[in-house]
Amino acid sequence: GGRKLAHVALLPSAGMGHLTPFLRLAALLVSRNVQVTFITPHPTVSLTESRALSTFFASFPQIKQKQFHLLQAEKNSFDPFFNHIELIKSSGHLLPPLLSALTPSLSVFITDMTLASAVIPITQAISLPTYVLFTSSAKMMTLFLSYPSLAGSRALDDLEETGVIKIRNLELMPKSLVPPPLLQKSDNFLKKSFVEESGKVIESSGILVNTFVSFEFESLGKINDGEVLERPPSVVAIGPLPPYDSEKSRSQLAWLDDKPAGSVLYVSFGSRTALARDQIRELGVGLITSGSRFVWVVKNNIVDKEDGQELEEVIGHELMERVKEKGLIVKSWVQQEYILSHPAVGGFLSHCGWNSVMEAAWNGVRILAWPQNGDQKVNADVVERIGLGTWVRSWGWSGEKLVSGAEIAERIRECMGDESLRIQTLGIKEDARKAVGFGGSSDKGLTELISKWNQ
Ligand code: BUP
Repeated sequence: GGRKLAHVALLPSAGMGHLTPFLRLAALLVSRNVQVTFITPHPTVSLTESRALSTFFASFPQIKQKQFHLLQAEKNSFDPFFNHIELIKSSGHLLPPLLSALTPSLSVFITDMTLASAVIPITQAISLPTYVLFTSSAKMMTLFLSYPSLAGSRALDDLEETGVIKIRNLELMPKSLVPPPLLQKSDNFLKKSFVEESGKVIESSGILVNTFVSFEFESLGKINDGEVLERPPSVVAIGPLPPYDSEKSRSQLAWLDDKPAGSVLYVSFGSRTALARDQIRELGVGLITSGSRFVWVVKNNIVDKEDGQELEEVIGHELMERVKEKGLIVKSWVQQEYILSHPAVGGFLSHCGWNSVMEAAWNGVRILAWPQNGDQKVNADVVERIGLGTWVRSWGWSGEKLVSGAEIAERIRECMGDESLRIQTLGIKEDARKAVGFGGSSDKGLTELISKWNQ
C-alpha cells in the first residue's frame, strides 16, 4: 500500500522504425500496470504511422493519447524523416504546457535518441526524470555514445591507417561497418545528430534498449563496464519488445497459408531504401533462380501505383510472370510481424533495420543480411556473429555495386538450405522469449525500473 503508481509519458520520433518500438513499449508498460500517456507528434510523416496509431489507440483504451501539434514545416533536408525529426525538435518549447496539463503529474518521460537534445533540457528544467529508448542495436549504441569524442579527436583521421574505430584503447568496430556519413569530413545530418543527441543522451536518467543480454552480451558489457564512456548512464536491455496483439490483425496474407513450414523467404529492405532498377531486376532473377518460394515487398515509388504496371516495366513481362509462379509481390505496407510469425516463413532477406532483426529473433526466422545504409551493417554484423543469419559482406552499401541474380540465388539457396542455421535460429528464438519471460534478463531490467518509478 501507500505507493504511488508511475505515470509515464512516451514521445516517439518520426518513422515506423521509431514509432513501432514505442508502441510496443507502451503496451508492455500498461501490462505492468503503469499508467501511460502516449504523445503523438502531429501530423505524422506517413499514412502508415497514422494508421498504426489509430489501430493502437483503439485496442488500448487505457492509454491516453496526447496530440503534440508541430509547428509549420520548414524543409531543410531532402529526407522527409530527417525534416520531421527537426520539426519535432524545433517544436520542443511547446512541450512544457502540454506536460504540465497531464494528470496525475508525470513520474517519468521516455523519448527517442534522435530527440534527446531538444527534450532533455526541457524536462530537466521541470525536474522530470527522462529516459531514452534507443531503437537500434547496443553495438550501434557503442558508436553513438563515443561519437562526440571520436569526432573531436584524431581518431577519425587516423582511420585511413588502421581501418578500425578506437575509443581510448578499445577497438569499437572496423571502419567498414560505420555509416559512411559519420566518416565524412563535411557536415551532414547524421554527424550533427550523433554529436548533439549523444551529448544529451549521456545526461539522461538511463537508456532503454530494444535488445537482450544473450544477444548482445559484448556490447552491453563494454558500455556498462565503462569502457565506452567513463560514466555511462545506466543501460537496460528490455527487448525484444514483444509485438502487441492487434498488430497482427492489421493485415493478412492468405497466400502463405497452404505453403509448407519454413519454405518461404520474406524479402524486404524496409520502407526507406529504393533499390536501383537494375538491382531490382537482378533480385527478381535471383529469387526465381533460387527455386525458393518468396514474399517480396517492393517499396519503391516506381511501384506505388495500383496495377503493378511499373514493376513490370522494370523487370519485364516474362520475369514478372515467372515471379508470380513461385512468389508473391506486395507493393503496399504489409504487417511484417504477421509474416515473420507465420509458420510458412523460414527466411528473411533483410536490410537489417534493428526492429526487423529483433522481429526475426523473436520469431526464429533466419536472416540473409543485405544492409543498405545507416546502422544496417553494424546490425548485420551482430546478426552474423550471433548466428541468426549470414551476410555477404562484399555486396557493399546500397548502390555500391550491382549484385548479380546468379549470386543472389546461390546465397538464398545456401541460407534456406542450411539446417544448422535453422536450429541455431530456433535456439535464439528460445533465448529471446526467455529474456522477456518471467525472471528473464529483460524482464528483470524492466521490473527494476518500474519499481523505481513507482516510488
Ligand atoms: Br517496410 C515494412 N511492414 O512493409 P526497421 C516495415 N514494417 O510492418 P528502419 C512493416 O516497420 P525503414 C513493412 O516490422 C519494423 O517494425 C517492421 O523498422 C515494420 O527499419 C519497422 O526494421 C521498420 O528497424 O528502416 O531501419 O526503421 O524505415 O526503412 O524500415
